[in-house]
Amino acid sequence: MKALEGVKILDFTHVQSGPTCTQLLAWFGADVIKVERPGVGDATRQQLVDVPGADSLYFTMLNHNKRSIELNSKNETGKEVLTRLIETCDVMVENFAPGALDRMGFSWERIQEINPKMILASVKGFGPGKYEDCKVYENVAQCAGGAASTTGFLDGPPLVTGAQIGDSGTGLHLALGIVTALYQAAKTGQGQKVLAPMQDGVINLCRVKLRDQQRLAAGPLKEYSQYGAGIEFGEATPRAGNDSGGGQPGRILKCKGWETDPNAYTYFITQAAVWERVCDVIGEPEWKTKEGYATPPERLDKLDEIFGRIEEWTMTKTKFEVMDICNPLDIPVGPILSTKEIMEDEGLRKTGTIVDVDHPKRGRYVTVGCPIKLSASPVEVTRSPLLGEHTVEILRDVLGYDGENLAKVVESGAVGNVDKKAAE
Ligand code: CAO
Repeated sequence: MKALEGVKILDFTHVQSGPTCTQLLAWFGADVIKVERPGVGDATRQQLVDVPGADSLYFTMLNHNKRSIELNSKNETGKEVLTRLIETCDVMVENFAPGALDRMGFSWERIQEINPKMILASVKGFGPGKYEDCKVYENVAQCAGGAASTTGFLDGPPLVTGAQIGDSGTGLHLALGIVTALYQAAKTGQGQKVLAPMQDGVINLCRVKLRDQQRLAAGPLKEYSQYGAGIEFGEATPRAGNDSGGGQPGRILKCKGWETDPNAYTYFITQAAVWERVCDVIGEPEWKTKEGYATPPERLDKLDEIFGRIEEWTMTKTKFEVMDICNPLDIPVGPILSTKEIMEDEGLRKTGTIVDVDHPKRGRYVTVGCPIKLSASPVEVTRSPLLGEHTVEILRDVLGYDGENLAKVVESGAVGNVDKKAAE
């Protein structure tokens, strides 16, 4: 059995934030019915195309384990079909621009009229307030959520991160909201609205930076390299380069081969509990007891010198050798892995985090599987649907259209060019 078996999701999402959420729910066993504009579909199907004529990796990697129905929700028959879908499903997920559902004629009030148990889950760029009508993409959310102003180096501009914390991060937040609402609905029989604004999701992930904002009132942030460098702090949490965000100082350090390999680096944490082992490994045993080096507070203004010395050592080893030496000593380190290395990692393949998937139009491709492992709800990653691949199946098997009724819907043009034979 799958954890969410029996849950029907009307997936009205597109691009990245919404689809990551419904993909997770599909992996947990929900029946996810993706509603797409006839002939067009989710815009990402045709974005960043690498195999002409096939759905892009952008689309396939965000829409596994779903079914696709083509449906024009602005056409009268299309509205009827959408109404049937709302009646039938437990959850409706959408991430349209603000107001789009209302303009379609499916306001929250109308949705509740159709199905009082419905959970309506939405991603928007911003929550209620002065920016609520804005359209928002990933990097806008990173900037408005405090990630960009706290990422990068002190002497450089704000930076966005490659991790899609605005889109995929918000998808995760929304998925948690949905299963929580399902849990509540199981007790009360009532649906509700679930809103995950992208700005709020990023702020949540930047929680420690807002912690530091308040700590500034008590003086400089001593664990930041800036403190050791004698640079004054301003009014807001500064960019901290590769400093660790917690109480244990850490840095990215060069390893053997860094001159030619852009990823020959390791993250190295001088955790207080293993300081003595760090000193031994790098060949500075006297630092274990030397005044100014022996305790964590004393070391805070010497982090440049200390990490400089550690780096002299890491530069003599590959990033994997650093890992092999430090791990048995419980010194927390981590190699900077390239995307290529991650995709070739045997361990990640064994756990199903990296998987191969076959696709009828693009052949075999590699994707990221479900990152959350439930011991009693195994995940099998299946390919993303072709546009409208399940239109007739959903009309017939999920919504009960058949015979003349089915033919009428097909002929109305509301569901695109379906194979009329299949609908007979
Ligand atoms: N049938 C008929 N019309 C459909 C349809 C269907 N099946 N599916 C979508 N449409 C219509 C919508 O109703 C909308 O029409 P109106 O403009 O008349 O209301 C139109 O298609 C375009 O939808 P949109 O405004 O959501 O799409 P966009 O490409 O212009 O904007 C985005 C994209 C992502 C900026 C916007 O959807 C948004 O801000 N979403 C919320 C935040 C979010 O999720 N952002 C992350 C996206 S991932 O980076």
